[in-house]
This record gives sequence, structure tokens and C-alpha cells, in this order.
Amino acid sequence: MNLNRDLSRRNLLGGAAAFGAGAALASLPRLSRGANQATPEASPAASPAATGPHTLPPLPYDYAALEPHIDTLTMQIHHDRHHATYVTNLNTAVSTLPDLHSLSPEDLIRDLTQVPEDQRTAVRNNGGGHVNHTMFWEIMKPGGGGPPIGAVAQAIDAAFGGLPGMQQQVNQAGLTRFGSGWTWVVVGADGQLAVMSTPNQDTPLMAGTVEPAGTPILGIDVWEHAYYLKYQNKRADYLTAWWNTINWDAVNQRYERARSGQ
Ligand code: MN3
Repeated sequence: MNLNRDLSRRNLLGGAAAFGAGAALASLPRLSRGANQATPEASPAASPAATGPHTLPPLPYDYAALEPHIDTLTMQIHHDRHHATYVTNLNTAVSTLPDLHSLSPEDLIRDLTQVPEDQRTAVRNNGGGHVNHTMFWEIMKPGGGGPPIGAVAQAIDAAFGGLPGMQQQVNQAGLTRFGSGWTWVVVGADGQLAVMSTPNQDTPLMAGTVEPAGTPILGIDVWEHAYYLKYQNKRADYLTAWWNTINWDAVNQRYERARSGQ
């Protein structure tokens, strides 16, 4: 097992060097190596840079937990660097807006008109990034995949004729999203499940900014940072593999909360 992880890391670093990021990646302080390989690494309890109302949630599993579908180094950079940066920048954006500090991140981005115009784009991008990634970690798990469970299983049958139909639409929306963004399954205003995609860190939660609005029950990050180290330009392969990580219990809970209006 250690051998596999070593080989995997070497391959990843080789790939990284090939596009010129090798030195930066090699300097990552939490990169697993040596004695640390023997024990699962804990993810950080909170962002060291979180000075403000918003904090980086810990990854709910080890960086390596989603191998081989999502590689260890991608998980580490994605959570510790990308997500952490959204949190830091969101805190900066609201630092002079104390009236907004008591809002949850979701309530903050649900109505962007409550944010003064000079900080609105920063809150849209970084607040969206924070909310989207918090969801993303929660709807994946080690040993995930398989068929849907609970009420969401019936809803998927009703809207898409079954899981393969939904997966086909989600993957197609993710594949045809030009540039960076997300592909979603949402509970729409009519209470039915629908597939959509958004650019950048926009989310269907941003009513009035993103149309149609909806409550995401799952979303797949299709920014290159989510898959490039392992899949390079093969976004379709990443999307196919991603379904092996899905945490259906978490997705079903999100569905039941959305249906009850919470
Ligand atoms: Mn991302």
C-alpha cells in the first residue's frame, strides 16, 4: 500500500513538473511523505488565515480517501489552497461590512443585492467558492458511489427515469461548460429535480443573479484545478470517475432539506 502511494505521488509530481508547477507543489508543507505515509493525515481544523466570520471547514476525510478516483495531491491543494483562499478573500471582502457578519455563507450569497456594489463581485466569487466547496467535500466519501438511497432515489426516477439518465445529463452539462464552473442537480422552484451548470463560482442559490435559481443537492466542480493533475484535459473521464465518490446519504439529506424548505 505504501508502495502504491509512493508510486502514485511520484507520478503526480512528475505530471506537475511537466506543466511547470513542480517546484511550487514540492514545497507544499503538508505534502505526505516519509513517516507520515504510514498514518492517515488529519486535515487542518481551520484555516490559519481565517480572521473573520468565515472559516475553512476541515476536510471530513483523509486527503487520500478518494483515491483512485480523485488523487491525494489534488485533494490537498484543492482544500488547503483553493478553498482556503476563497475563505480568506471572502473575509477580506466583508471586513468592513459588520452588518453582514452574522449571516451564514449561504444566506450571504442568496441575495447579493444586500452586499454593497464595490464588494459584490468579490462576495459573489469567493462566497460562492466557499459555499460550493463546502458542499463538494460533504457530498463525497471514501467508498462512495452505488445507487441512490432514500427519497432522492424516487425523485431521480421521476425526473430522469433513473440514475443513468441523470448522470448523462450532469456529465453533459459539465463537459459542455466552457472554461471553469460547476454542473448541478437542483431542486427547482417547482420542487422537481433539474440539471444545470454555472460559470466560475456561481451557484443556483444566487437568486436574481443565476437563473433559474434552485437549491443544489449535488454539484461537481469542473474547474481544471479539480482534476488536471490526474486527468489532464480529459474532463469526461473525471466526470465519469467522480460518481464513484458520491455520498448518497449526504445528497439525500440535502434533498430532504430542500424539499422541506430549510
Ligand atoms: Mn474547486
